[in-house]
Amino acid sequence: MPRTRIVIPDEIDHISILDEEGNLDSGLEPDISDETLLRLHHFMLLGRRFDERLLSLQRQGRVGTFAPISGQEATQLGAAAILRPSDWLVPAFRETAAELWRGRSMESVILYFNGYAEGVDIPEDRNDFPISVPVGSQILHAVGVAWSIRYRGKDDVALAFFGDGATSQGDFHEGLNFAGVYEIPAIFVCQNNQWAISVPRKHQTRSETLAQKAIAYGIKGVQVDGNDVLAVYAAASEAAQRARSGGGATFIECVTYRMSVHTTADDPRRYRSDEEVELWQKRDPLNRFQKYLTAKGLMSDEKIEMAENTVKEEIQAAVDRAEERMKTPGDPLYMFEHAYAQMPPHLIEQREYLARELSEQKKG
Ligand SMILES: Cc1ncc(C[n+]2csc(CCOP(=O)(O)OP(=O)(O)O)c2C)c(N)n1
Ligand SMILES: [Mg+2]
Repeated sequence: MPRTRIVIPDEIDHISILDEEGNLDSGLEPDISDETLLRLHHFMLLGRRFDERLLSLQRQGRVGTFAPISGQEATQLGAAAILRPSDWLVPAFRETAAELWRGRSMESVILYFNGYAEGVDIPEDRNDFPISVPVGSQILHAVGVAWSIRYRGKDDVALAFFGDGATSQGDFHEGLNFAGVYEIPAIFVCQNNQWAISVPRKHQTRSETLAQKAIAYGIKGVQVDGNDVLAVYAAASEAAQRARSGGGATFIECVTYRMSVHTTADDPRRYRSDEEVELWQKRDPLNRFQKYLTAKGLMSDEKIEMAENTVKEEIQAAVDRAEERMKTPGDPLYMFEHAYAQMPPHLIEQREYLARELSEQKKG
């Protein structure tokens, strides 16, 4: 028998709509209302400034360790913006901007990073998961949620965020495989920020793109300029449409950059060059979007200044509220709440044990 060839897809789309100068490819411009564009801008700016404020608070010992998001605002908001309230967001640990978009308060973020269990409270009507630090775990969580959506015959989607490093975890491969086989309404958004702590992207895989990994699992894969909020929005909208109409899952690789430290416990100068950081600063997603909005007549220098003042005030008010709350300690027993609809026996036992310990401590 002669050798034959099996034809498999060997191309991956790359989407870029706004270039580094904010110039638009008008043929690809997604249909987004002015109101949503301005809301996107508000949250990109808020995400950036809140991040900077948290870093400053951490350096003063007023916030514990956290993972900054600067540089990744377009990826997070372009994707989160396509979600409906009934959809599910499954964040990793670097998605503060997306969480704020969904309605999480800055106060809750500050409380969480100060060890207050109430900082992970999610109201009943918001379908979001709390932060999950184990790398790649979010993929499996979203797959489970998406499977349940399909099982119940709903047209919601589950969207997971994770990093380039997570694509080396078994969880990623198991999750995408399941998503392919069962055609579930999941959207996998990989924030390829070029680094997994000190491990560069080239040490994660020999593949030219991360997006192409979707091909092996029989799902749609696409690579986008992750610093271009319009491109991310367009790719995520397409993915949501596919998922809602029964077309299955999508893997979106967003090419972006972590402009800040990995976490506040990290010093990136030890493993990456200033030149690299400067190169990516030129691709800043916020500047680029502001140029686009200005060209569109929706922003101006004065409006940007007003927006800066508004977010500054919002952030200050949230810091004040959180610090007022933290004048009294959190209740350790609170950590048992909200994890399960019905608390399992082993947790009931642990809760009782801790309650006894605490009351004995009080007695002195
Ligand atoms: C399973 C697991 N292994 C190791 C860690 C420690 N750790 C935290 S973040 C991180 C790197 C993650 O890189 P990436 O997936 O690219 O996400 P990024 O931090 O760049 O957003 C590692 C190894 C962890 N949290 N979970
Ligand atoms: Mg990374």
